[in-house]
Amino acid sequence: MAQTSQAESFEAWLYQMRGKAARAGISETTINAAFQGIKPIERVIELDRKQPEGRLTLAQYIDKIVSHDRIKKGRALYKKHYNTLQKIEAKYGVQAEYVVALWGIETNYGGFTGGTKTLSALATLAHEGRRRDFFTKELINALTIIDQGHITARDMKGSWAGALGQNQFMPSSFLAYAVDENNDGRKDIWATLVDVFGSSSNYLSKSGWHGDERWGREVVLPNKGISQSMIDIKKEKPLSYWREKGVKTTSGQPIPVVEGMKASLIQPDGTGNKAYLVYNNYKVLLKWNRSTYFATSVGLLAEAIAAP
Ligand SMILES: [Ca+2]
Repeated sequence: MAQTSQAESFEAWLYQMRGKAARAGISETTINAAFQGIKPIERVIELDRKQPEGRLTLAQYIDKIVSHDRIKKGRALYKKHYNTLQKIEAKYGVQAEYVVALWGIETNYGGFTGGTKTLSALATLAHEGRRRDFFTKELINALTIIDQGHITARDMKGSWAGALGQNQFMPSSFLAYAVDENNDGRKDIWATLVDVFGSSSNYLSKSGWHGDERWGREVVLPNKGISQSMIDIKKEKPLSYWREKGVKTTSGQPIPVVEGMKASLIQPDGTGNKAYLVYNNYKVLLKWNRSTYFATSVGLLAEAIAAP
């Protein structure tokens, strides 16, 4: 019985959504094509409700995400697409290795983009997930993408949580940052690699990336002189300040100073664990995904990919 009433309420809710979509300016053709196939997905609700598993330490996370295989594959793809990547780097001012690293971490370089039907996933989450308003907006955004002709409702697939294509943009990020790099009239982050590279580069560029800086570096802290309160991503100081405080590179040298560059000191797993000085670009990576584990891994993978 509960099953039936839940199904009915989804249908009733979907009917209201059709009205909302029409009021948001989505064409009737798109609405008819899109709503026909929308079904609630039980598995999406299960995943949305799942408790996070025992948290990995940063070291375990890096071992898993910045794996030998992922570095090797990334280096090969970086070489293979080198000319294209260089052109895109020059256009957007974002070093190509970061774009490749994001691609590698998000979907294993396009190898795993998720096969969930996006509209059904978003509708499920908008109907009974934990963040209904957010997913209702993303459902309208997804319909807008279809309405603009970038992909059909049937082909719009991605993660269970609604992230799209090879760089896993949420629909709102797609609308804000996706580009049609090959000028064929479609922003295709599913199957056109230059569009994937261009879109990620545009995201980072528009989010404040500094093309002449890296993400940060691992550092060694002095035994004394740095209070716990200074280890805080929100506290930015010039590199010269950290050097004077006795912060060293991992090979024991005083950190190099670039005039005008600021850095924050972080220690994601707390006292006694690895410490990093992170720059502006690290904060841009945190806009993409607010996990310090994620941002650190992107930085490390990017450097491994571009290493000579
Ligand atoms: Ca295109």
